[in-house]
Amino acid sequence: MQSEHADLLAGYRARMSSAASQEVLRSIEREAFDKGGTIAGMLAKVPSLEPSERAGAGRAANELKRALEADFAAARERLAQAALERERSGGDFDATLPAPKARRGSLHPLTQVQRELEDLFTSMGYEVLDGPEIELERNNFDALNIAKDHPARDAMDTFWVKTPPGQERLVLRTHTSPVQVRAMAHLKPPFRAIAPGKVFRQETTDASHEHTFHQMEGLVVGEGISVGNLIGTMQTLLQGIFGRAIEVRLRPGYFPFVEPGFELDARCPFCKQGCSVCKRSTWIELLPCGLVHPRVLEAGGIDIERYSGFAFGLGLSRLVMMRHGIEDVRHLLAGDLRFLEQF
Ligand code: FA5
Repeated sequence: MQSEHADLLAGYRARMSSAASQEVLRSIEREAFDKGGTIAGMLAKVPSLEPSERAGAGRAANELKRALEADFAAARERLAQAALERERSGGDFDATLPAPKARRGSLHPLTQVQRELEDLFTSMGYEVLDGPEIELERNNFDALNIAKDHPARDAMDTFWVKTPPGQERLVLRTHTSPVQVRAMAHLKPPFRAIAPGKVFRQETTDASHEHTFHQMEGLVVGEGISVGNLIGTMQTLLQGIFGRAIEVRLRPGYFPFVEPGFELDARCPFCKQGCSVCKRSTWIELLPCGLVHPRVLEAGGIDIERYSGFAFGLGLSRLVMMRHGIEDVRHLLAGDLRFLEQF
């Protein structure tokens, strides 16, 4: 038994002295001390020995354990000292080698397109506004003429934030339109503003629907604002984004906070006959818009005898898809570097 322990100790000592790093040393140490390792194996055998041999075997195993612990501690210290020495004497550092290149990140494609649009709109005299992602139910729905029992609430089923009874209810905003309400409360007409941001819906996701996506709201209020101003602005917007004419169609659309309302669809860039992105229609819903409903203007304290306005709610995520040929909106916020590194 004793010579067996002496051999084991000698074997471990030889491996410790040739270990070139703390990592290697730690892996040898684990072999000795971990569950199922050398020492544990020896101690496990003790109960099955003859009663007269048990005490001696237990003692011997514990002695070996203590000897190994001391040797490993000394080996760790030796390696640490050697590393310190190397560092002091310049070690592996070669000042003549070029520095390793820092990895450069890039802006998210959503941020890139958002910034381009902000530049375009600020050049046309628009302000860029921000609004909270957790919004009062009142701003997200009621002030936009979407009453509690209005069917439009179903189309924007959302995530509710738990609030104590009696307090105003909060939602994760389902669209950027509540920023219209906030803008009217703070800005004096005439004004022009855009509000890009993240919105949330309780959606069954597919290639063109995400539960978290980006929109960009636009709101213009002034004297004599008409559908002609709205369409002209939408044309400038699309020309600015695509830098070329793209086929669009304007059709009537219903939103309780605009009257009249329109849906501006863009021709699907992914197919000719219909695909999963355009739901086999060859058109992608991109840019709903309309003249601001007088009730919304009034709720915002705006004199409807004097002022009118238009608003739009650009589907920013879908626009980014079209711009870069991304065939599934779910790539955008998945955080996969293999996707993001392409931009
Ligand atoms: C709205 O959200 C209205 N607030 C837009 C609006 C603003 C109308 C101002 C009139 C005046 P809608 O639910 O259609 O409308 O969404 C607007 C755009 O967001 C859609 O055209 C589409 O491009 C995009 N969108 C809607 N749902 C999703 C989704 N689940 N995933 C990705 N994009 C979506």
